[in-house]
Amino acid sequence: MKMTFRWYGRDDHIPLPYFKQVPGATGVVGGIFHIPAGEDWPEEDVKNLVEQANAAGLELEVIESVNVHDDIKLGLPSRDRYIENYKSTMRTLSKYGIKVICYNFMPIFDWTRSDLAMPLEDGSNALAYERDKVEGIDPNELIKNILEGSKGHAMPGWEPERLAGIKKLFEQYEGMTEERLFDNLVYFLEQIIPVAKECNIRMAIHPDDPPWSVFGLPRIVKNDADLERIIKAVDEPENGLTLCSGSLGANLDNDLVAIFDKYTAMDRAPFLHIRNVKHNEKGDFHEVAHKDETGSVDVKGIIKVLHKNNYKGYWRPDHGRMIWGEEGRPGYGLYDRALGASYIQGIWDILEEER
Ligand SMILES: [Mn+2]
Repeated sequence: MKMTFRWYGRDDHIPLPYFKQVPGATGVVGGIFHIPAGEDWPEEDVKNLVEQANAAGLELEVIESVNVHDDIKLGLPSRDRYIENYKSTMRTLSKYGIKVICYNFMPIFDWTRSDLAMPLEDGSNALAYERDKVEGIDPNELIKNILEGSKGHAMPGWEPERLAGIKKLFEQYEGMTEERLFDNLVYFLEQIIPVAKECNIRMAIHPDDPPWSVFGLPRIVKNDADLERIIKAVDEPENGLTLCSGSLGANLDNDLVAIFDKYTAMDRAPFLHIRNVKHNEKGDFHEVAHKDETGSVDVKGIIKVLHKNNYKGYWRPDHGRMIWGEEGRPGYGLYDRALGASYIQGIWDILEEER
């Protein structure tokens, strides 16, 4: 499997060449964050992005994310224009060697946490989700908390410009059901998967984070049944999944090892996010180090099935803690992600030797 790191381009506090210094890292996962969702990505920006990575000796073959405009999720007549832009962006990306596009189909909020820097016992801090601090409050309050907690770092999915229209967005989603949202996803997939095929790109939908309804908004990428329904809806290899052990792992009912086994054996998961989360008895969770026993995720079990299935796709260590005094974008410090990367590769190396 190919190990990558998420890189935030010119907004990243980590100098690009540092990723190359993590043993085993072959590439970065990039994105363009200054173009609003729904707009066509300018070729010049894509070219610059890929060239910068390549100049640092890193591949850039995965994009995370090309965000889907809310009008597509809402199924409004204006969606066709945004889908045409999406197709055009796919063609541009393919021209510069992109092989996988990660995206999500969550209404309004891209991901949700109650705390971006919860102190842990060891003196580090990590992202956390407490139900009472999210599910009972005014969404505007949550937006304020997230933006304040981001310490000035751009937070993809939480763009202030877009969230300024939050009241209108909530009105538009009034009455939206899971069934209708799913139909809108299928409409989108039926349009873009043929383009993906022609571009040699695999689309990889990311699970909802957290994988349950928040603020009454529908969620359709929560569990094995949802994942299966999505890949069957347009049953082509280009219609793939990003399996994220943290997002899916936020619900203890999800059997992560079985899910990773099933979809990598089918070759329908071109991209993986691996991290660990720890649950408490109230159903809250926070993020922890990647090492297996620090959290609730069976990290070793996941790596074993990936090895068994001879996984050849891309993966990246997902959110880590902030350790050793590092300051930066919550979840995306270098140090703990590098520890996680080494830990996981260590497991892989032993499995390889035993084969
Ligand atoms: Mn993820």
